[in-house]
Amino acid sequence: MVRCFSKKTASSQKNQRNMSPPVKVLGHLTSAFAHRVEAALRLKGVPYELIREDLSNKSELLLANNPVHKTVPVLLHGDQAICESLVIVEYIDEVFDGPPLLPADPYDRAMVRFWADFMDKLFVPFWMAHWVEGEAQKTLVEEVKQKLALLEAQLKGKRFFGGDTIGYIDIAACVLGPWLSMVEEVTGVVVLDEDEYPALRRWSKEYSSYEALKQCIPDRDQLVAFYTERKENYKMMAKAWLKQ
Ligand SMILES: N[C@@H](CCC(=O)N[C@@H](CS)C(=O)NCC(=O)O)C(=O)O
Repeated sequence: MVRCFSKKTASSQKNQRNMSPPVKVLGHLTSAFAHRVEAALRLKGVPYELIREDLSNKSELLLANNPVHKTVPVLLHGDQAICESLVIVEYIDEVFDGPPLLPADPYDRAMVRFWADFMDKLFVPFWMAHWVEGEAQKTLVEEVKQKLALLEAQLKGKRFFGGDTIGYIDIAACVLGPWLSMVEEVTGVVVLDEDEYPALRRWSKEYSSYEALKQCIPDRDQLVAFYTERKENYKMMAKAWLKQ
């Protein structure tokens, strides 16, 4: 269950957690949200155990530790549970040593949070734009493309959103990485067109082959097989999502 911290200084909390209780991640083979958490832990060099959930038959561990949303990822740090991928990434950044994922300057932090939130809100519409069909798809693709153009502008002249290395916005944007060419192959739909978004396309390749993340990049063939098998279900889910 989730516990509140007692009053301690930030640095004593940090030191205490570095002699840290075990770290576990409740995730799923296909979850880009769960990948965010693994990516943050890998970049920080924090060892962790990955527990893969069956989302059609959720475990007691998941339900007890994320009773509000019942979704993955959940980070278990000793007996403390943290939910929601971007909240977890910030927690990891604050608690563990290693390269910072967010900048130190308050204004820069605010900007990075703004764009990570922008990406978070684009995540589902971007994904669904590949699965919906007909007129609805045209409208959704148009909306998503306008937002992608804003992201493309953010990346101009930079290797990653975070500069030379992967940071918080890059992690937030991971669905545009390893999941991109897979969803294009399975659905036959291309939203992030190479000619329109050259910087994002280049970013996608670089993110997907980033050395420090190799161990947590999902296997493309496994993803293709998973989504191909459930293609009709995903189309139905996209239709239902549009009606919400
Ligand atoms: N906003 C959440 C989204 C998490 C999410 O949607 N997870 C999916 C897997 S990709 C899930 O657990 N779905 C199961 C369900 O909704 O029942 C986050 O950032 O962690």
